[in-house]
Amino acid sequence: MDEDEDETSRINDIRNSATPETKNLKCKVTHVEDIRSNGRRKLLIIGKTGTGKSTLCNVLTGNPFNADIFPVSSGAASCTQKTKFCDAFFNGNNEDPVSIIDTIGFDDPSTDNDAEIVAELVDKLKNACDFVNCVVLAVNGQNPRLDGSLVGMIRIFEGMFGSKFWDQMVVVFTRMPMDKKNKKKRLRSTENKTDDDVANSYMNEVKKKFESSVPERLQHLFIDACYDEDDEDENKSFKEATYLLRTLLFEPDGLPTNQIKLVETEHQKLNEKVKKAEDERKEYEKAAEDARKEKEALETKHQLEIVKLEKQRIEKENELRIKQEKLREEKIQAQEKMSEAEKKESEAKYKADIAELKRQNSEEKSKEKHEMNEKHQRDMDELKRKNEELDQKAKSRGFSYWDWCPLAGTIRRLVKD
Ligand SMILES: Nc1nc2c(ncn2[C@@H]2O[C@H](COP(=O)(O)OP(=O)(O)O)[C@@H](O)[C@H]2O)c(=O)[nH]1
Ligand SMILES: [Mg+2]
Repeated sequence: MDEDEDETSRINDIRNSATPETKNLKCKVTHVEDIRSNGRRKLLIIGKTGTGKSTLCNVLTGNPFNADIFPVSSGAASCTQKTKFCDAFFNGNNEDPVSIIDTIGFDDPSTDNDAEIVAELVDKLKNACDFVNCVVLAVNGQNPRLDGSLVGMIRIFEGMFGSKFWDQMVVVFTRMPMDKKNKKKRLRSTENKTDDDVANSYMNEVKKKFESSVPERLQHLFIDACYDEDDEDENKSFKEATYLLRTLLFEPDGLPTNQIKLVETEHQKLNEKVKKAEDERKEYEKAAEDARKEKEALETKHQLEIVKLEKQRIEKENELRIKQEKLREEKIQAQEKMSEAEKKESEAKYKADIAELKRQNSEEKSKEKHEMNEKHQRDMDELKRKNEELDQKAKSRGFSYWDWCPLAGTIRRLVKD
C-alpha cells in the first residue's frame, strides 16, 4: 500500500468510526450574520482551497472534523461558497467564546470571479465584524508551496488590512498526521528534514517574499484536523498546537476591520487593463480610420476642383475665341469704310484688345489655380498636424500603437506620405 492510500484509508477509518452521535454536534455552535461587539475573540482562517480551512474550523469548535458546521469538500470543488461566521467555544471550552470566520480560497476552481469573492469578504469583515484577533494562514503541510496564487492572495489581505495584518498572523500547516509512523515516513521522504526544518524553510521563503512586513517571530503550528484521538502522539500534538493557538487568539491586541479597503484582485486588475488597452486600441483605430477618410475626402475634393477648373478653362477658352472672333468681325466691318491711316490705327487697337483679353484670361486662370493649390496645401498641412498630434498622444501614453497594430501603421503611413 503506498503512502497516499495509507493516509486515505486512515481518514476513512476515522470517518467510519464516527457514530451518528459524534457526527451530531458535540459542542454548541451558532451560525451568525454579524459578529460585532459580541464579546468574543475573533479567528479568521484564510488559505488556498483544499488546504483544510473548513475542516480546521470544525475541530477548533470542539467538534469532529467532518461536522457540517463548516462544510468540508471531498472532491475538487470547494464547499465554502461564502464567508461564514460562527459563534462557538474554542476547542469546545465554555470559558473561551470565539467567533470563527471561514473564508473562500480566491483560487477556488468552482468560482470564476475572485473579484466578487473579495468584495463579499470585504463587505462582511467591514460591516458585520469589528476586529480580528488572530489570522490563521492554512498551508497544506503535505505540499507546502508558496506559489503565485498564494502570494497574490496574501497581498490582497495585506492590501485590505495594511502591514499590521502580519502581527496577528500564524501559519498553520494542515494535513500532517503526527503519529510516529507518519512522522518517520516524512523524515524518510524529506531526507531527514524534520517538520520544523521544512516549516522553517517555508517561513524563510515567506520572509524573503514579503520582506520587512513579516515580523521576525512569525509563528507556525502543525494541526492535523483529522487526528486520531486514540493515538497518544497525535492527541498530544493536537492539544499542544491548539493551546498555542488559543494563547495567540487571547492576546490583548485586535486588528480593527473598519479600515479595510476594497482591494483590486489581480483578476479585476487584469480585466481593467485589458479593457483599457482595448478601448485605447479602438480609439486609435478610429482616429487612424478618420484620418484616412479625411485624406481621401480632401483628395477627392481636390480632384473635383481640378476637373471643375479644367471645365472652366475650356469654357473660358471658348468665350475668348468667341470674343476674339467678334472683335475680328467688328474690325473687318469697320475697316471697310476707313482710310489707310485709320486702318492702321484700328489694326493696332485690335491687337492690343486681343492681347489684353488673353492677359486677363491667363491671369484669372493662374490665380484660381494658385488659390486652389494653396487651399489644398493648407488642408493637407492641417491633416498632417492632426496626425502628428495623434502620434504624440500615443507616445505620451507609452502606447506605441502604430508599432503593434500593423493595419493602423499602414493607414498611418499612407496618410503621412
Ligand atoms: N488528513 C487530513 N485531511 C484534511 C485535513 N484538513 C482537511 N483535510 C481534507 O482536505 C479536504 C479539503 O478540506 P476543506 O476543509 O474542505 O478545505 P478548504 O477548501 O480549505 O476549506 C477534505 O477532504 C478534508 O477531509 C487535515 O488536517 N488532515
Ligand atoms: Mg472550505
